[in-house]
Amino acid sequence: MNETATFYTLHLFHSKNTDMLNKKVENALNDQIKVEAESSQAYLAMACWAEINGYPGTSAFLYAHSDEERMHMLKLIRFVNDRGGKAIIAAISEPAKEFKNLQNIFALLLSHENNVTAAINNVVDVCLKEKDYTTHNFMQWYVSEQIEEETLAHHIIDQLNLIGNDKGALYFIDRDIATMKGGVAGADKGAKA
Ligand code: OFO
Repeated sequence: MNETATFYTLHLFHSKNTDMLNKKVENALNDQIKVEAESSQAYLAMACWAEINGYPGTSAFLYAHSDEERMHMLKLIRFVNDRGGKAIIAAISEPAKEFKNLQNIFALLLSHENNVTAAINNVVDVCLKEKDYTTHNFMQWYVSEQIEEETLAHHIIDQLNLIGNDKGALYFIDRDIATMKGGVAGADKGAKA
């Protein structure tokens, strides 16, 4: 084999992890890919509602949050494919389109994130049962991310509860929400994930 052929053979060998992903772990990761896609769509729908109902800050936050969730999905897709599995792009359910107010949006967002945390814990559980410590390690990033996202949602809900129906205060909170994690800084973080 000449030098170039040897290089390409070695490159191909190293470009993919040839250990096949455990099937149960692969299925759990594929379920999580769908969950992240659904999160992205759910927040996109909320962003649209906020945009046309006079909440530009919340809308910016939710558009960025939707982008972040897409990055979470892509990160899983690449991991599954790189580890010798096959990422599945599944059909997802249609998200809610109508919301009562900002309180309603963030209550739904928190409840959604609680469900995502349960789904991530399930993937971690499968990894431990199947003794797949590599995927277990990879999933720790998602575990930490959920702690951050739930804390932020609680924080926003607390602020909204404090102001109740005070329209002036709502204006300022909407402006603040734009600068919170899911806003510009969050979009940057998601893009680098
Ligand atoms: Fe994917 O981080 Fe929340 O849902």
